[in-house]
Amino acid sequence: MSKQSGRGRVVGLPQWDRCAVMGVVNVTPDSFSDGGRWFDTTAAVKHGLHLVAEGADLVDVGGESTRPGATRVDEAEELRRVVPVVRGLASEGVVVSVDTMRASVAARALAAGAALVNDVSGGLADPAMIPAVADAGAPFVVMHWRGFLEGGNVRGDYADVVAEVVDELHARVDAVLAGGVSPDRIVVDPGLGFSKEADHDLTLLAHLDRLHSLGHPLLVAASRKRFLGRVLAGPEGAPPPARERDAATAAVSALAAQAGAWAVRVHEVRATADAVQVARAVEGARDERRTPGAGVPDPARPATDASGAHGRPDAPAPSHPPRAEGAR
Ligand code: PMM
Repeated sequence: MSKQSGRGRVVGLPQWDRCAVMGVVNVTPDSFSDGGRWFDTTAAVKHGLHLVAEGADLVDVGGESTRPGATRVDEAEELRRVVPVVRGLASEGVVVSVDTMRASVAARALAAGAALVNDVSGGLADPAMIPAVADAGAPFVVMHWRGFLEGGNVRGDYADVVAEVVDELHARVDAVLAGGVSPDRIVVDPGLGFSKEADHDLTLLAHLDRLHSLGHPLLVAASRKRFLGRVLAGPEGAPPPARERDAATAAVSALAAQAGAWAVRVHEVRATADAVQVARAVEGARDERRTPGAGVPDPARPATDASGAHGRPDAPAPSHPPRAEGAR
């Protein structure tokens, strides 16, 4: 992983030798899957540290719910929620990303020690965002976004969801590059569930290779989303509540890791940490067949496959803690 050279100084996109696990801390009263649980600073920092202990490589801190129909929080409130949590986690050595659509929040979070900016609007919601990220030299997650969802899950019409998401992300990446963000600091994200129905999300997951064609590391954020509820319920059934979708989330994490994602963003870390570890081991076994004698993959060793954002040979060992024998 790349390191921050001092508080608030960002140096490059963090990299691991396998798909990274991004744990989520929503400092909100109303996020759809965990709203209200970590609303106070101390509880939020504690939860972030717990996610790291469970195997998160980085922690995404957000202060505004993006669920359909959510009303926006004002800037002062978002700052109040996010900045102390970012500072608390960064001061403990955690790699923190800030989930915000506001340039001011991004800038204050970066100054408080955040290592990257995750903007679900891909720089569209706040015209000051791209210049702020470029000025800070920060890595930037550019998500596919078609606008605020005040009236529900709007603007979800697609003739070819994969082609349209790729084209629209391509345009956002061009805008971000034109705004001065360095190409090696851009991460792309298909924005599962944002102006998309369950079938759209599944089709995008089936074609992650097409998103790789954008030439940037890929973040997949499927955790607890509606499409998983739909899959688990079947055509007629009632979807299980968000917190009962973690096993399904881990399944998507394994698939995304196998497809070469840079990171997966999840609320419950442990199962996903295991899932990406298994995907990495299977990938290593594939390498072993290609290169006999290379041995069973040691997950602590850098990967041999340097294609895409997966398995970078120059990356350090993963940060997952060893699990106690017989822990479950
Ligand atoms: N989804 C949510 C929040 N932040 N960030 C990125 N990059 N991609 C996403 O799909 C995404 C995100 C909504 O989920 P939550 O509010 O339950 O965390």
